[in-house]
Amino acid sequence: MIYQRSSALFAAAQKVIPGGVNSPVRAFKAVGGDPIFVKEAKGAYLYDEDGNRLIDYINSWGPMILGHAHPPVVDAVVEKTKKGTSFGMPTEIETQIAELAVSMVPNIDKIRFVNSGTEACMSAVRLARGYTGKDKIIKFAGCYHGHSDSFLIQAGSGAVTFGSPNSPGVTKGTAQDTLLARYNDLDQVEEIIESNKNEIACIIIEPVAGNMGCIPPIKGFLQGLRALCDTHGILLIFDEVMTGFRLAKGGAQELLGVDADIVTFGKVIGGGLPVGAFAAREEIMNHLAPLGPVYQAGTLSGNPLAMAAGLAMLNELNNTPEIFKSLAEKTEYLHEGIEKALLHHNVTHTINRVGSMISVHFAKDEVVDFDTAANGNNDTFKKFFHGMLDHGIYIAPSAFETWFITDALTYEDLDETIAAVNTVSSTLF
Ligand code: KE4
Repeated sequence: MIYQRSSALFAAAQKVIPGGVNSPVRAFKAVGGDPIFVKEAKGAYLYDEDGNRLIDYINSWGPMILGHAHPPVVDAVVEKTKKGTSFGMPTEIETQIAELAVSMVPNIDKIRFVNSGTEACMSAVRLARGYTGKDKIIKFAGCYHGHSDSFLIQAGSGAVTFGSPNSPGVTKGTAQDTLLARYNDLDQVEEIIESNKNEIACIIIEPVAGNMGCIPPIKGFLQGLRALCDTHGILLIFDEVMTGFRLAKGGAQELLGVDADIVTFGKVIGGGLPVGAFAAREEIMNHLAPLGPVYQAGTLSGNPLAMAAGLAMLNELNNTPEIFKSLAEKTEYLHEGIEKALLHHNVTHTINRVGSMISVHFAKDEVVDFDTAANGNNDTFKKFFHGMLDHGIYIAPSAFETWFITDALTYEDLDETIAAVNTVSSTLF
């Protein structure tokens, strides 16, 4: 594949945009080489600036669950644009998408729209702190909830669970209120709660982790968190920015049968436009300004174009729930095909999959948390990534990401992908 124009565009971008990108993961730092610049996209395909067609397994990191430039979404945005793009005033469409989201997702009575998943998670934590009157939060190593200060925390030295900043600019004062646990380690969460009695406002978790590859919760883990939260007066926040409206109409709460107190959304809910949201039962949400004391705001929150895209997307998912079955079946087919190809070439690997989220790890042990995800052989991953790209398949440019399946993929696309895995696997060692 030729990428001359992408490389030239990347050189120009780097002169005026830090790292040439507006979000770091796009820069291909984890896999090397210059990032691909997209010219346009349609359905399951990206068309890059060098005229290459790529089958897309990232789909804008999740939103394009029905495929790129999906006509009902495009039509809704075009029509809405003609009537003005932003008012900073309430509009009926915000109520329409709010009513629809509340009808689709369990355990929520009210929803507040914002402009990104980061904003949704940041606001959800502030709401939890305001509602409970407590300051500390528990998050899990390897889970990503956006770039708000409270979340940019790594494990402290050794086994110490007190957080320390993993980005300059995050203060020690902020870090001390973020406690870290290992994903799928319920005992450790219990220990942390015991040693921070009555100080923890919330536990925030990706109910199916997607930011260390795809990592499912082990049996009983989420149920255990639910029980601990009930016992200790802690709010359970499900960060469903990835899983919301992807794993089921009602997201991970519906698929896994565990109730959260606050749920955050992003990606799919905006149909590809900038939308985040957080939602909960009324008695929690009514703590938000202007009703309650917890302040949260945004000039473009509930933007009519973004609402139009999101409403068109959610309407289609709500009206055709068989899409979720189709997505899961396509992902299972892909899983089986990749597995067969990698085994055929004796490539050490493990594959994690939940619904239409899947990740390939070049590790011999099961990947159940950040440490086991980090055991993957990144050199092999880099070769795999570039090999697949050379065969016109665009997967996540990092081993710590998930592939997102779109229903626009045909079984011919999946077969083409599996064939590419088979060819590339023979070159990995
Ligand atoms: P945004 O602020 O990027 O819209 O959402 C933050 C976020 C929150 N919660 C979860 C579970 C997420 O996965 C994300 C964002 N996901 C990354 C992909 N791993 C976005 C890609 C990027 O950073 O460019």
